[in-house]
Order: sequence, then C-alpha cells, then structure tokens
Amino acid sequence: MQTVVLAAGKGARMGPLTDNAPKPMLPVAGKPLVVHCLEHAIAAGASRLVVVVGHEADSIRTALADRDWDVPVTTVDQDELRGTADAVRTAAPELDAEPFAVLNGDVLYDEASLAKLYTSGPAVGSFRVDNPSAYGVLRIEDGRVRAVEEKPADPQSNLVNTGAYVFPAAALDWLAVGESDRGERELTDVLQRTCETDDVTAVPFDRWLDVGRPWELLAANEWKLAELDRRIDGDVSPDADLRGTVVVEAGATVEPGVVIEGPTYVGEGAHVGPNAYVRGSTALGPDSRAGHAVELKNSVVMRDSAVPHLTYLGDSILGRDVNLGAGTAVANLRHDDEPVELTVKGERISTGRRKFGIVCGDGVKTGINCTINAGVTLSSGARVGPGETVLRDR
Ligand code: TTP
Repeated sequence: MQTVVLAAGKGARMGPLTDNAPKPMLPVAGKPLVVHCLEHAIAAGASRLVVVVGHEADSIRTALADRDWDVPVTTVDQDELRGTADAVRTAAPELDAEPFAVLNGDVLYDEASLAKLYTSGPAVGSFRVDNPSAYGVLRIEDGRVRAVEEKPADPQSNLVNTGAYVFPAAALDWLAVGESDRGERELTDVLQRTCETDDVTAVPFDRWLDVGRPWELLAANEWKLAELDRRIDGDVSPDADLRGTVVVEAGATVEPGVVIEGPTYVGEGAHVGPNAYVRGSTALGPDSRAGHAVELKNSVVMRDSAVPHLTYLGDSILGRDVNLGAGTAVANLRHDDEPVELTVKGERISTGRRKFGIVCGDGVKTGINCTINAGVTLSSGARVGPGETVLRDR
C-alpha cells in the first residue's frame, strides 16, 4: 500500500537534542528513528513511501538517499509546519487515487501490527494505555471508530490513536481541513470525516512508542537494541569480554580489559577502553569514545562524543561532540525513590522512570570531577567548570 510518512516536525519537546538535528534523525540503535519507521512499513507491505520533510530537511533527504530500499522512497517538502493534514496534502500529488496509509515518522511501530493495519482499511492503529487523557482517545461504538477525542478529561476508552491510519482514496479530497483550536490543520479531522462516511476499524497494536521526549528516546533505544543480533565487525581485543547481544561495527575498536554487556551497539569508528565497563542498553555513536575506568549504562552517546576517563554515566543521553571531563559523575536515582523529573519545553515533567540521568545538547563540555544531578539538562554548548556540582539545568 502507498504510504505517507510524516517527518517534517522539529521535535521541540526533544530539546536540546533537536537543536541541530530534526527528531526523525535522532539515533536509535545505530539508525535514525525515521529509518526504523520506513523499514517496518516496507516489511508490513508498503508498496512505496512518500516522506514529508520540513525542518532540517536536507539531513533526512540525505539519510534516505544513502540507503537501498526495496520499494520506491521519495521525499516532498512541507514549507511550513501547518499541521499533519497539511503535511499529507503536500504528499497528495505523489499519490495514486487509491487507499493510502499514513504513519508518523517519529513513532516506533511493530511490523506485525502495521501488517494488520494495512489489510484492515479504512483503519486506525490503536494502543491500550493506562493514562488515556494524555492522548487522542478513540471513541468506539458497535466495533466502529466514531471519533477521536483529544486529551479528554473523561476518556471513553483507554485505546489511543497511534498516528497510523489507512484512508480510503476519497480522503485525498478531504485534506483541506480548517484550523483547529491550536492553529493546525489536523489529520484527525480527516479521520473524523472518514468515520462519518466509512466503517473505520480500530486495529489493536501490540507495541507502540511515540518518541517525543528525551526519555522516550532511551525507551526507543532499549526496544531496538533488544532486537539486534550479535555481530562483531570491528577490531576487538582477545582480552575484551563481550557478553550477549553486542554489535561492534566495522572500524570500531574495543581495547583489552573492556567488558561490554548486551544489548549494546558500538558504532563505526567508535573506540572503547582500555578497561571500560559498558552495560546494556547502550548505543555508542560513530566516532564516539568511552575510555579507561568508565562505566556506561543504558545510555545513548551520539557521534563524536567522548567519555574519556573515570566517569559514571547511567540512563543518560549525550548529543554530538560532547566531552565529559575526567571524574564526571552522573546521578540517575533520587533518594526518595520518586520518578526523576526533566524539563520539557520549560516545564518540569515526570519521566515516569525511577532511573534517569542527564540530557546533554551538542557540544557540552564538563570539567574534571564534576557531579551532575539526576534530571539535569545541559543545553547545547553548555560548560561545567572543574569540581562543580550541577543541580539545575543550564
Ligand atoms: P508532533 O509530534 O505534533 O510534532 P513534532 O514532531 O514537531 O514534535 P514537537 O511537538 O515536540 O515539536 O507531530 C506529529 C508528526 O507529524 C511528527 O512525525 C511530525 C509530523 N508533522 C509534520 O510532518 N508536519 C506538520 O506540520 C506537523 C505539525 C507535524
């Protein structure tokens, strides 16, 4: 089925990680987030993909053009982020007058669920959650979807909209919807019209992860790292101990005395050790470094970043070109055992995680022997002096 993938957004809630990269390009187990989406769509039966790009479009276009795809993949530009219906409208000239699927490019779907969606149209993917009021909730009557209610105070069900749809061909003429209260042209309005004219099925999804906030990037990595097969293409010392599902890409080096527990991904050109302890679920980006007496756990270290010596880093995300000074220690647990909070668009929000460390934007540098508290965000280019204790974002 022809499929439109929405990937034009900026990902403001993922800041500062999206200061220099669009959210769909953030790394998940060694691949951009959007690439996972496309791969799953193809495996589930997409006959061709039209990817709508906008913010930092070039990096997405290049990443997609650099890969071999089993089906045609094209991109179209949405010049302004006017909403998801507008994004699909941008893609419409590329589509045939046939049913079409739409997926969010910043969501992880599982292949089997997408395959069910593709054969059920008109349909919307649904996912059962404990806190439906935070999402678009599907109102279902007599087995048919009647409406999507955005963040209702009194939800009718705990089945939420996954942002994955199959629309009938007629919906191509319904994309010019008016603006919603938040000033966007929403695809859910197109779904509403479809519900009024067709039998729309809610297809239950087994897994679904909306990757909107930094801790969801950790969750995405946990998910996709767990699906890797062990593969050692890099240069690994016989005195290193690689346990479980570990991927070491060609051009990466693992020195003597290193212990790596899977699932862990070591990207091309990355250098680990000597004497480093890398625990799952960790992803080390291309040309990154984890050096002597460093313990890394459940973290994402993006390309060109270095954790060179004497550091503990757990449940954290480092953007690109970050350097943690010797002896930098990161807290990832509160002594009251409450979930760690993080700042998202200026507001402190619970990550829902008992263990969460820090988020560093690109180019952050810390001095020697500094301590950074759980739930701290360091903005792109931030500096921490030697011996400092950082309790607040900077
Ligand atoms: P959102 O999650 O609403 O937006 P976002 O990804 O920019 O994130 P944030 O709110 O943190 O800034 O978007 C849902 C999907 O639709 C996502 O994949 C981006 C895409 N999108 C477009 O392609 N065009 C648009 O005009 C909008 C609003 C979103």
